[in-house]
Amino acid sequence: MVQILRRCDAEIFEKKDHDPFHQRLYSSAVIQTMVDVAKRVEMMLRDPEESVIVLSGCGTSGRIAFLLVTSFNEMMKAQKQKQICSYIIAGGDRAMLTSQEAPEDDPALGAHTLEKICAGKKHVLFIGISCGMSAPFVAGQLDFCLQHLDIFTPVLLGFNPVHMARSEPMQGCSFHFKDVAERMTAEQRHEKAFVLNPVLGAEAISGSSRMKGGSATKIILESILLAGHEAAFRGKRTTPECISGWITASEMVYETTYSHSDELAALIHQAGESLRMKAHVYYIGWGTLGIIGLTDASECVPTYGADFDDIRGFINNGFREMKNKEGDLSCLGPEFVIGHKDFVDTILPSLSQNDMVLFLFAVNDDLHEVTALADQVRRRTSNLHAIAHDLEKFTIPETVCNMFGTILRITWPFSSEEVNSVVMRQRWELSTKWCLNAISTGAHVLKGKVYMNYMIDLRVSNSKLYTRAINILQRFTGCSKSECVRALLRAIYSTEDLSEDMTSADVWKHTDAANRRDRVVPTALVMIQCGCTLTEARHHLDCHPVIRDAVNACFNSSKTKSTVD
Ligand code: F1P
Repeated sequence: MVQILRRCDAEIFEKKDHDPFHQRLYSSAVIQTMVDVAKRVEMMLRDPEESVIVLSGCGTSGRIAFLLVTSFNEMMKAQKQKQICSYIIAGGDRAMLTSQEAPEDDPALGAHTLEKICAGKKHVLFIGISCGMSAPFVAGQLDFCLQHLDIFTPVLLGFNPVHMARSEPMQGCSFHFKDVAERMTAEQRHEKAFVLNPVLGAEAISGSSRMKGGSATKIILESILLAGHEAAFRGKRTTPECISGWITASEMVYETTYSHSDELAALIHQAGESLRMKAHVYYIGWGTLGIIGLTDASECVPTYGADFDDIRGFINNGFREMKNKEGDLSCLGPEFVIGHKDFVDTILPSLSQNDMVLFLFAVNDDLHEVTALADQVRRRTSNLHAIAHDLEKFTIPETVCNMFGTILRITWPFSSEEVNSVVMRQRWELSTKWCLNAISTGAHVLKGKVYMNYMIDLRVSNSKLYTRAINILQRFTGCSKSECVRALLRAIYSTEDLSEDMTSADVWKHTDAANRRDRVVPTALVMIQCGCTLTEARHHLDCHPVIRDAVNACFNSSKTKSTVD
């Protein structure tokens, strides 16, 4: 799996430039657009009182927006400059830790949130991120910008060609995402808007844009923001060469990370074992590496239909460290309890040997704190591992390294002056993201939550995921769309007899109901494939707790049946 993921991620940096329809990250047109956008960043930074740069997205894209804005603003603060970056995540800050997919479907909400954040500003650089070029929330914002081009410069970041942007109707709208993307392209000719859409190749798990999509979002926007910053404050003109230099640095992070494939494979194996035994994986991270952990963990719920506590993240100092707009959200429920202290108080007392604990830290984090917490964990379990970053001239002491079973330790070839730089930290974040994406994906594959590269047990919580669920059913059963829709609705509403109200309800009613139900897609798949009732399908799934086995078994039995017939 590590080798497959390694090859898959390599496609982000693919240099082939011969396909005129599919621009890659290194394609000259993409680099030029990045230069153009970096110049807008520079302009905003030179006029900080009147300007704001807004990064916005849904799900993973919103989480990456938050991370980028937080670290860019921290850098500005440290240099005593005005913090002019802001983030929007559909569903608000709670969406950072839980999947709030419904607001993603609301274009008017997107536009309204953007309008509020930009009130009174004369110049707004708006970067709307939607990996699949599909999120209505972002489409609503881009449409709003296109209507106010005197103030707004909209940028669309996604990883599909414009003609493949989503063209399904959006709630309360006469246009769809593709219309907006086409209007953006038209305005790009007058440099009034920009579309940044290199293709990255398919995701390892179909549709899991949190992986390559999320990594490329981070790489592209970091390069743009840092280039703009260097131009504004260090007089370094932004050129295509300097942008490709930033990308090459990320490629080096990719190479270095995957050169530790043995340790990575060991961690995937360990995490898979824990999930298979119905135990847990806990990421204990420091600073922004903690945020990477929280993000990776929270994404397993919608992607694999996981429980929130299958893989869980914790960060030192909890919400104080997150520095999110809405502050401490811990009163919202157990998913929002994220501090190390909370881990010690609520998880540690019942931690078992089957639970895996994975520390995420770097040499400039508080190593006394790391050691003290590792000591406490070791008193309960030896299933303690780490991903740790240090530098050739500033290494983590062996005594610390020896506390962990498997330690994926990356010693980076940078000078020790870089140790506190934002750039160094961003590279460690990217490296940690690649590792954790591999671990959580691999562990769920081992748990049997993936069937032939499809997230067969996804949560059907918004219109995009509803369409994806129907596509998955059609692909595997070969049945008509209407048959698949009926089976899906029977699973969603938990009934054999669909009423007129149910079949005629709009997709948002379906997703609202589906969000509260488990194993919706597997249930529908078994019903179609085995031609059985809802109760029989559920019984079949109960007999095969591993979803992939359940699906395999029903395909095998229907094969045997058709041979006999
Ligand atoms: C946004 C997103 C994904 C999430 C899920 C639902 O996608 O929230 O991050 O994993 O697929 O959609 P996009 O707008 O960036 O394509």
